[in-house]
Amino acid sequence: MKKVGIVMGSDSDLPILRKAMDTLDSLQIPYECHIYSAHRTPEEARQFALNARKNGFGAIIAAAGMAAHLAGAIAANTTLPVIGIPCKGACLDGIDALLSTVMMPSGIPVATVAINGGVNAALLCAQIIAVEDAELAARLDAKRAADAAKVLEKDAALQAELHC
Ligand code: RP5
Repeated sequence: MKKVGIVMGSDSDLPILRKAMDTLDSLQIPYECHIYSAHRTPEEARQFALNARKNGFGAIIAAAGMAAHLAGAIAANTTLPVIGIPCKGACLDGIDALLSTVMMPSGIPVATVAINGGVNAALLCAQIIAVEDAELAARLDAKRAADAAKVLEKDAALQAELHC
């Protein structure tokens, strides 16, 4: 199976990426995780992206906050699908990172998830890899069904509380 690449601009982003890693673990998807910054270590970020396809990656998650150029910088150097996670920083509630990540110019796409959206970033990568992997697609279907069952259990508990 193809690996997922996870890149974050700083170790301060790690709590958001832990959710992505937990989700990938739960779906038995292999991944590598690195701290490479578009601004502080641009050459390492570039080399990771340039070599990602030949190194066995199928999709890349890139997470950064503030003036969040990491996902765009990664996408500029690979044609693998890049999922951007805008991370909430100290000042602007993540709107700065959201706009920096989502507003890519035509030709260099970044699929941007919600601010701090680690789980959905991992699920999108899983869905991309599952296009060619029927067993993973079945695990995704099972997860959807289990998640829906949890919501229905909560609804049943609420109805019992309101109508007892
Ligand atoms: C971004 O700047 C990082 O992705 C992080 O979200 C933000 C702050 O980084 P630190 O100052 O916490 O290292 O590049």
